[in-house]
Amino acid sequence: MKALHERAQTVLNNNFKEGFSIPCAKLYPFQWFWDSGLIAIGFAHFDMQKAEQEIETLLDAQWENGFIPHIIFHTDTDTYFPGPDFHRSDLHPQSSKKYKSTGMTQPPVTGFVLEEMYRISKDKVATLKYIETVIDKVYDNHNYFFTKRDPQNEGLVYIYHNWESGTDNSPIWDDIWDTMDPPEYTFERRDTTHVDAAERPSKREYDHYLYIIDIAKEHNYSDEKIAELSPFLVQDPLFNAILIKSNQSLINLYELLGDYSKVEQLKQWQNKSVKAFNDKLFDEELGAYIHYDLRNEKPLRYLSSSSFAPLYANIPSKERADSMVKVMMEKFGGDQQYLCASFDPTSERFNPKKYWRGPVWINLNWMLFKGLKQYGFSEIAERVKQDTIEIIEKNGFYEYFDSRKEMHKDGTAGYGGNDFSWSAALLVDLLND
Ligand code: 2M8
Repeated sequence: MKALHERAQTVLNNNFKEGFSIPCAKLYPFQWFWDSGLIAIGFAHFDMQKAEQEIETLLDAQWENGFIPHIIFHTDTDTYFPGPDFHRSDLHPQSSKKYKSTGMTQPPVTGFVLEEMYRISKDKVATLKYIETVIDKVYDNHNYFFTKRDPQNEGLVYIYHNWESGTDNSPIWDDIWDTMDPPEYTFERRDTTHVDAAERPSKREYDHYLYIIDIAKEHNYSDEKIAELSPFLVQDPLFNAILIKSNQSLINLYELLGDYSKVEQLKQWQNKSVKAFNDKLFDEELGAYIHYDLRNEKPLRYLSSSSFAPLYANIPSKERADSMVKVMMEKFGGDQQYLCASFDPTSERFNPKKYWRGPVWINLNWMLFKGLKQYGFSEIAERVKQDTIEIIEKNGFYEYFDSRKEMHKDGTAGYGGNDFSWSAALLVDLLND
């Protein structure tokens, strides 16, 4: 059998289309924001040109206000729902005239991806030159977030849709669905023709997803109106941690470039955000970070892999990090579990087979590995790494994996799409670590 890293490279090369990658064939036929960034990290190890192109294509779809959409519809295909005709990005006056896209975004990984590309690069001078050509666009994206997505000027940005979180049907959103009563939509699901319906969100959940978009569309995707009216308005610890991590990367890269014109502003955002994050999103009783429902002004007190992601962005103090790791190992790290389930395995809402309701995801594992290592938890970091390699070796490059070890006996514990790009890309990075 071919070595794992060679197989990973094949997955990535096959999913690379004209200047961008699809997350996987059939299920996800377009370019997705955070997928693209994470994919570029994988390519950086063996094909820097593709890594650079991936980011350029993503940034080419940026709107005039700095916003970067979550899906860029490069091709006309009706194998995905909802497509461009439902999303109607053209309603926003500053949207891209070149590409059709969604009117929502995703975790802003681009800043830290550029820094990772620089770390990986064997030709630092050339990579830094490349970074110089794109970094201002990433800055504009951060400017968009800090000025348009923080209505109470707290230093924390909101997301207005579960699809913005990336953790699409996390049980945490159930609390928000309880506050809504959307109409029953008539539409044809496409995802369930490619993947077992038991592993995907329900029809009723999709009604909620579509309804939030309809409200945003009624107001031409105005940020102000969304902040005022969207039934989903959440401060998400994963999303904000990623923004903070990327923001620090921008500071580091501008300093490397010797361009200090934006550093002061970036540092101001950074200090304010880290403080607000620690003041507002840490739950002393749970011992980790949680989500906050800004629409209904209440904390959403659940543990998920997002609760530990702030380690990656260097947000917690050493003392808090100790408490987080203790909680993680007690609740998520039992002998019978692979690290790290996406939702609390001790909760009654946990489902180890269903999308973001419990399975292990490689992107979150990658962030946890880096974060744990940074704080000196070398053994646990190593376990996350070995668990990640093992589940891919046993099952293939799936989109997500059962967290229960007993399910991995016959290589059928990988779920969702197969030959999934970020699983391959981040494995390449882990194998090189
Ligand atoms: C999943 O989300 C899309 C919608 O954006 C879907 O379910 O159709 C999520 O896992 C998301 O985080 C990911 O970026 C996307 C593509 O891999 O798939």
